[in-house]
Amino acid sequence: MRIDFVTLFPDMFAPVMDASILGRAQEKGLLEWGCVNPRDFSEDKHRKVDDRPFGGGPGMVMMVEPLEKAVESIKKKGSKVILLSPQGETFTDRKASQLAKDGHLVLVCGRYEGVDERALELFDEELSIGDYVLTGGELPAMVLADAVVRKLPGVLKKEEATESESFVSGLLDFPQYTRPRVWRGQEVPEILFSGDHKKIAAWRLSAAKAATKRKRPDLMSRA
Ligand code: 4HQ
Repeated sequence: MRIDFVTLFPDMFAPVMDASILGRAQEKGLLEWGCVNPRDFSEDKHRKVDDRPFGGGPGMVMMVEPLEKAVESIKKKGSKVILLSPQGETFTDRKASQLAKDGHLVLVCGRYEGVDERALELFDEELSIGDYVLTGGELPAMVLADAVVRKLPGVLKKEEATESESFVSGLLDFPQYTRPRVWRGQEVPEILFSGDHKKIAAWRLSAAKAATKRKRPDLMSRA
């Protein structure tokens, strides 16, 4: 998969995209990524990419022309162009699995008060990572990239990929324990030392259900 970020802040990406599992995905040839800066496509001598909102009010709006040129410079047939914005449909793990089937994602990161409404026709989808307001779309774009890339076949090692994982099953993760066996008087559930893998699996499923009911009752109705 290739992921291109359209961003006024390209320096934000390498520390996240080149680290850890995403870095390893590139070494394995499973991921390529790059950035395109709309400022490089501004016609203006001051490389302006934003302007004051018609109708007045505070803040600035991203101009449609530099954005359009930046997107067109990297778009190929089969590319999926996505705007990150609080107005979008909520991004979910299911959506991540769907996007992992695409060969090329173009993730457009807004700044300021957002993009000129007429730019919306440039995008195949508008996605939000949640109901809170950030200073720009860069972190949401990297959140989406991380969730999508870990779905690509071969990216996770066997021990990193669990089928029982939260949201795939529709339940939260079951509780996990490691050493020490006793911490501040709290013992690890005895069954986990039983060696009976059938019993352990059954215990984990019921513990996952109990945790989901208690912490995320909203998920329970769907599971
Ligand atoms: N922003 N999910 C405002 C977000 C956001 C979110 C991105 C801040 C766009 C203009 N994006 N800019 N939440 O808060 O995706």
